[in-house]
Amino acid sequence: MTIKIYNFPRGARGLRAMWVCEEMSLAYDVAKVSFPTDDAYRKMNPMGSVPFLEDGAVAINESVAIMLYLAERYGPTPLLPGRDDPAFARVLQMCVFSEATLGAGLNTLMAAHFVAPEADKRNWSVRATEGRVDQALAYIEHLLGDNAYAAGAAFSLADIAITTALGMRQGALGQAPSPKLGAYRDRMMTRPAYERAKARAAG
Ligand SMILES: N[C@@H](CCC(=O)N[C@@H](CS)C(=O)NCC(=O)O)C(=O)O
Repeated sequence: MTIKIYNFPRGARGLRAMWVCEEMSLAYDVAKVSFPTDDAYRKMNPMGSVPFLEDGAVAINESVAIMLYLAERYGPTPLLPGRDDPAFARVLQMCVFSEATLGAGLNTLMAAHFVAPEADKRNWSVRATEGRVDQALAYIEHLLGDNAYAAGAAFSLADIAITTALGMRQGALGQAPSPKLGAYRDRMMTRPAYERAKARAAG
């Protein structure tokens, strides 16, 4: 049984899953997905979203669920603190926040940037979403405070989730993070497991 991660070449959300595998020393295969996704892919994953994970009888989308699944299924791992550790709740929160608030907002902004008709590119919803994303980034910066990591005293799934969301914003929208979040992201990206995952994700 091999973990198989379907991803666009350089896809930031698939990188989340690969980075977790690298940190946990899990063997995995990468299957390249084209954009737009084809019928065979949508037969497997009717949502058509990327990434997608297969692992034996398991077949799921949602990058954060994939991260949590890998940590729970193949842990224990320091990436996901134990239930008695107060950092546990913060890690879960930051993982969900990275997609439900940040990533979902970024998807709307990417759609506006790349595919919306000219008249809609700066409409009310786009401006409101920009405000929400800015607020989310300020919140992360606030939680980070003077700490090295996004949740608790150690590197965790939260850092993988947040770092890749910051990368998505910069990569797709060309928006650099604030100096503080930029320095945080740069630090996370010096991890050897990140380097290895990045190389695999580049395909
Ligand atoms: N919340 C989902 C978002 C997935 C998502 O929107 N992925 C993008 C690529 S990064 C995508 O699949 N876009 C094409 C599509 O939805 O058809 C996750 O975290 O996996």
